[in-house]
Amino acid sequence: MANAAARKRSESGAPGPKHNIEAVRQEYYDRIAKHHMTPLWKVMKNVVTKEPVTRCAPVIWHFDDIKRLVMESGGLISAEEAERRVLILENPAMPGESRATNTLFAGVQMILPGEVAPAHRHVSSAIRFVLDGQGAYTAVEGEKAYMSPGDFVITANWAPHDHGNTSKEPMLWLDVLDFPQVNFFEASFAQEFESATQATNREDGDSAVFYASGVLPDGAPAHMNRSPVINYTYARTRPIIERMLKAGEIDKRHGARVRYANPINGGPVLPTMGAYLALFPKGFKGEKYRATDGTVFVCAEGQGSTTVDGKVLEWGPQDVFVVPPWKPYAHTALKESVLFSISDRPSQEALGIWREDTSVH
Ligand code: 1HN
Repeated sequence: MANAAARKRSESGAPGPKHNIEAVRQEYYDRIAKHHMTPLWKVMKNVVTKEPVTRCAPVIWHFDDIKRLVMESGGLISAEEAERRVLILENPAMPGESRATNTLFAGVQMILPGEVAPAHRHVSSAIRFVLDGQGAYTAVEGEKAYMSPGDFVITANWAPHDHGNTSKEPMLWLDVLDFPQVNFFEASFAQEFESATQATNREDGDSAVFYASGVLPDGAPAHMNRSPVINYTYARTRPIIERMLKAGEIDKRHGARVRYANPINGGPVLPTMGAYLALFPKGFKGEKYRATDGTVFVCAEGQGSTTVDGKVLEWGPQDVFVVPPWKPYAHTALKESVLFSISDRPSQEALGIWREDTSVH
């Protein structure tokens, strides 16, 4: 369009001879740049792409590497000194950006017996998915949750949280935070507390019993943009997907899958991140699928592979992998398998921009 118009203008003699137009334009671009202006017509197709463009690469981290390297960090720095002893799972296509996808941070945290990770709070929300170890706790908003493998714990925006390990073994969990989203809006705040551990005023499990049992405390708020439940235990969620499988409720792409829900309104657990747990029968061969959310998957049990944009990611227990936005992917399961996943879908849905494609070939 710009070219046709330029031809017309130069044919009519304005603004100058044809051979001169590029030089005239460049002089104009240089001049408007001094006024902090720049022509849209040079960048329009880059800023409004026909289809999603992602810098994020499909990638997998195997748990044997994660565990060995994270354990090694235990000899280098204490949880207290580090504040959080976390190894970032950094997308190799975005080095130095501390993120697994464009919108999600992922890292593996270790807390050794006797250690405390001191209390703080921040605007960024966090989820934790326990990978290894038993009996360390996270204290969130006055409730101390002792955790086991497969447990899914949320720390909402501005919720005070500290971690401790009163067990005899190291505990490792996956942390996923939305801070790339918060920082996109340049809206981050954080605060440390005087005391390393917070006072508790509820029993372990209170939030799940009060809010996730088909009843709600009388007078519970009718609106809440994050779940009041702190720990969605594997012990409670695993039997549900087992039952779905037995009932034949198996999606052709996602297997027998539940979405972790906010019991107040059925919405996502956090406004910025949504989570799922999916069971695949042995021999499952999923159909291809794509959606605009970028996803971090963790294998909770089993063995299989996910083909993402032609790349085969072979996973086993506690392996973590990334599926970028809009790249076609399909799961296969060699054994009965469970995948936990977390994505930025709730943010996109809230903004009305989330799309999926169930007929991709
Ligand atoms: C954080 O506060 C935790 O509280 C874990 O356990 C990981 C990654 C980046 C920024 C803050 C935690 C984090 C984090």
